[in-house]
Amino acid sequence: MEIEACIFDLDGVIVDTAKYHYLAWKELAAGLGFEFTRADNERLKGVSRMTSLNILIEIGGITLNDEQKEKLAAQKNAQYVSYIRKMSPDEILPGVTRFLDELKAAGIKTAVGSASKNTPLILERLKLIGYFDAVVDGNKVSKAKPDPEVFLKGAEELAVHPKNCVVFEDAPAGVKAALNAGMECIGIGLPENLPGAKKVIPGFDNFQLSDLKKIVHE
Ligand code: B16
Ligand code: MG
Repeated sequence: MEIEACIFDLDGVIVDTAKYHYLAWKELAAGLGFEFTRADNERLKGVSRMTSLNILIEIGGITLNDEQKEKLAAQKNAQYVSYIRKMSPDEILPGVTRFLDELKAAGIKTAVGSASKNTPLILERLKLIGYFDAVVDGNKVSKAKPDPEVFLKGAEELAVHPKNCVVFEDAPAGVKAALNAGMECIGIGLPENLPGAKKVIPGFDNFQLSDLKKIVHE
């Protein structure tokens, strides 16, 4: 396999927005009268906003109609946006910018493949707009991870065959989406949480293109 492109998930790979998602969901749950824990929050990583809300109300033992759900999802998003509006480039996770620069210098294309509809705002706050050859996010796809649509669209926009793409993902649904797209997947986080990934690394600190090539070709 020749590495021609790397596709990065956003939340949990480029930046730790999970803490802001958690705060906003926790506040919503408190308003509904139940507690939402950090462990519960793990179930929301990489899944869409509405699926997240469905998981949350299942935890709270609440039933809502579609209109009520739309209202609560909008309420949570407004709160989440109020947090991410304050983000700055120093929140980019360690080693990410250096690794992106290394890929660029080696002629490897880069893309973002995220479920988040807030991707444009986050990239703007991180001053990463224009850093990627393609950005595919929750505004552009209709099928959520583990469906491969987000990554296949990324490969298409980059004009690279899926088998020559490597995906970096922090969520089980995202790892499955990458595999469903026929791509190699490197997990970010803990190996026990990301079965199916070719290798799981803690992050990009000290991670070089030569390390990636070794993993992919071993
Ligand atoms: P939004 P990723 C995902 O982003 C998050 O991991 C997930 O927790 C969130 O529910 C989803 O985006 C939708 O986000 O509400 O901003 O549209 O990991 O795919 O970059
Ligand atoms: Mg993620």
